[in-house]
Amino acid sequence: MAPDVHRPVTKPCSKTAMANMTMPDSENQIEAGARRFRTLFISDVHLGTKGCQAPMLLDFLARHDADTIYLIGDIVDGWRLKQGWYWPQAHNDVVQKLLRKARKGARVIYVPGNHDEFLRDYVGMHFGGVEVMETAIHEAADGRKYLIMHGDVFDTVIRHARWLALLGDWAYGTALFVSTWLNLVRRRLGFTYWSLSAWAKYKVKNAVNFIGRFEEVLVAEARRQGVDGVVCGHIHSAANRMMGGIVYVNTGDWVESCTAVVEHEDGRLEVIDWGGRARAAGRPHGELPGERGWPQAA
Ligand SMILES: [Mn+2]
Repeated sequence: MAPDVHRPVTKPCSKTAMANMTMPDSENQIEAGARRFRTLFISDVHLGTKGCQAPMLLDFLARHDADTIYLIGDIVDGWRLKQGWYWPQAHNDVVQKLLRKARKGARVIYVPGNHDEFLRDYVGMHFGGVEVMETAIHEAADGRKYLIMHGDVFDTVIRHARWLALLGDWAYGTALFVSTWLNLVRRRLGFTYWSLSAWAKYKVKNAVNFIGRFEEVLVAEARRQGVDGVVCGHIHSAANRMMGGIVYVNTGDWVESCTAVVEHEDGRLEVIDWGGRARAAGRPHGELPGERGWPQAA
């Protein structure tokens, strides 16, 4: 068996105390039959929006367990919540389920995205056993190293890709540096985030290219950091493929596609199309029959 290098040496002491609490609920039975993976990667849940397919994600989380869980940004939609509170029970249940997995020993790492960038103020901190990190490096069981990041920091670079390509590496690095700090300042001043996807939709011709550009930029960043691959989110388009010798993995989303990525015990990464499976199984809304407290299909 491969060495479990990604396991934390120390755990927050609060976790030990919480682990002793008994959790008498029906979820235990469901999770007893859950498939166990080395790692689970999830992004773009957008809790707090009407588009979030929380019941589908609850179904997925009940059936999938892992030693390490990466939440790769846009888990909670802070921008949407600012405009008006939308927080149904199922959204609460998703948070509870993730915290519960942390209590039961899973290492949960939260890498914020643009919609939950308020969490970037808490990088390096722990909440209920959840670690907040700006980016992370994940070492898979096969020794491959993956850069874990949401991907939104490259929005400005992608927007100006044509000019930056002409100006070279120096301009690229500068654009990245400036956009990171600009967004930090904008956030401090309470301005909204400049949205790549909104911009891409506005400029329809560019929308076709923007996924391709995003993938290229993320792969370039992984290469620059000397790792074997990247696991990201942001563009709501799941992927797992080799691009120029770098593994490009995107977790997709829980708004439209309902996809996640798992790492098997041998280090193999796989996209799980839970939305597609649920539809095929005749459970288009992901409900488990007989579970209380879950919203009915609307
Ligand atoms: Mn995003």
